[in-house]
Amino acid sequence: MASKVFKLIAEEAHRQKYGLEMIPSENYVSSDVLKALGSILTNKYSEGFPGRRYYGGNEVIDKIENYAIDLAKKLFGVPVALVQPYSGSPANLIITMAVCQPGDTVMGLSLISGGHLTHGANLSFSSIFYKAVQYNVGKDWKIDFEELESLAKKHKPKLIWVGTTAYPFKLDYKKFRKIADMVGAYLVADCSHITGLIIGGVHESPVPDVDIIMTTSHKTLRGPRGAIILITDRGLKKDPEIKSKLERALIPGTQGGPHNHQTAAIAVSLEEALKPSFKKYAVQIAKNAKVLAEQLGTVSETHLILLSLTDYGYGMGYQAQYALEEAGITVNKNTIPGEPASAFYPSGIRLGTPALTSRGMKEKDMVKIAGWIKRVLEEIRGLDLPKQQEKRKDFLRETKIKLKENKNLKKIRKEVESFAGKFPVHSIQ
Ligand code: DSN
Repeated sequence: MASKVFKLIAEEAHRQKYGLEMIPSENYVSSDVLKALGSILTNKYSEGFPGRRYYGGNEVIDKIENYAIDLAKKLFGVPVALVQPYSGSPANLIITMAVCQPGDTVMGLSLISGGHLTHGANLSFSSIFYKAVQYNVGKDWKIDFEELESLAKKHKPKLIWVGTTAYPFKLDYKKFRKIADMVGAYLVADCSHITGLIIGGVHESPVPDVDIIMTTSHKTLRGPRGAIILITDRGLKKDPEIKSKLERALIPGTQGGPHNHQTAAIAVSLEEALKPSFKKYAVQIAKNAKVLAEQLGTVSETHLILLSLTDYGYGMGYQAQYALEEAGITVNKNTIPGEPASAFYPSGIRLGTPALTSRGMKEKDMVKIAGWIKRVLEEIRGLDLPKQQEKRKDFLRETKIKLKENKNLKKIRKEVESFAGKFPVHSIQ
């Protein structure tokens, strides 16, 4: 009898096809990526690096990993690539271990301003084992470089992160470089969210200005889950030992055997990203996000929209996420800069276009989707988060039930399902 898991996978495939996936860090991979990921390569142990393995039988695995490395170097235009990190957070740990000693100072954008946990947030390794200093965005929601410079001069970080997870604007790597040089810090770009846009020429490449780059492979790059670490010429010049430091931080520092099926699937996605059609895809992601943002009354220079819901009421992030999910639209609640409610019960949602664009949706479809989103958000008016903290859990439980029974949301869901179902989703043939 087939495993129960396959029935659940079929259920999830239905959700992915008949819903609108708008979490900006998600995407739909190709059938070839799925095939490589589901291959027999998962059977092999290969600790070490090509030509330098702890176990035998790695002749073919070496060829696969070398191929992935060559593709990554070519795609980004850098001299060194490491393709073994299991995912973005372990990759950022590897980088931090390679360039810092425990207790050294690291600086990154605060979570509430759209940064990442591993860039110095509370409860992350990056603030437990290192001294974390966080910079922020200003009232205009853009990075406050004055604050960044004065914090850097005061705290003299060893490592400065430039990278975001909920930031709808382009990044100015040159400004970061100038500040990093003032204090002699390594400048590391975590491009995970925008790598596809960089490859497509929609965003500036960080390669000329930073020392190291980390990207996950599963966001706009549209590969399997995983991550790649790249060293630039500048990085090699700053520290000729940086490659071996990163390798040591990877194994034995943090990881064991590489996930060879994942490495192979990354190689397939890099082949795809090198094709001219990928550039077109990246350009379309940004065009879609721009139209969607305009329709929702805000702006985006990227693949994502950070939408403040303060016009709908107090602390409306959860309620909006629940209501949209009922209507077949998947987004995530998110804090907004200067969060007026709470980090746990935030006032915004984060949504994006990479996955929808992979399904072939264009500007006119974004107008339609924005229409549904606005109709859904009307349904949460009056469902403000209680000001008394002890009432919030019960309130949200009851709100979820209420939204499940909402007839208008059910009607929108039918419209969404019939629309989304027309756009293909890849599976293993
Ligand atoms: N979880 C990712 C995101 O959604 O942005 C960041 O690692």
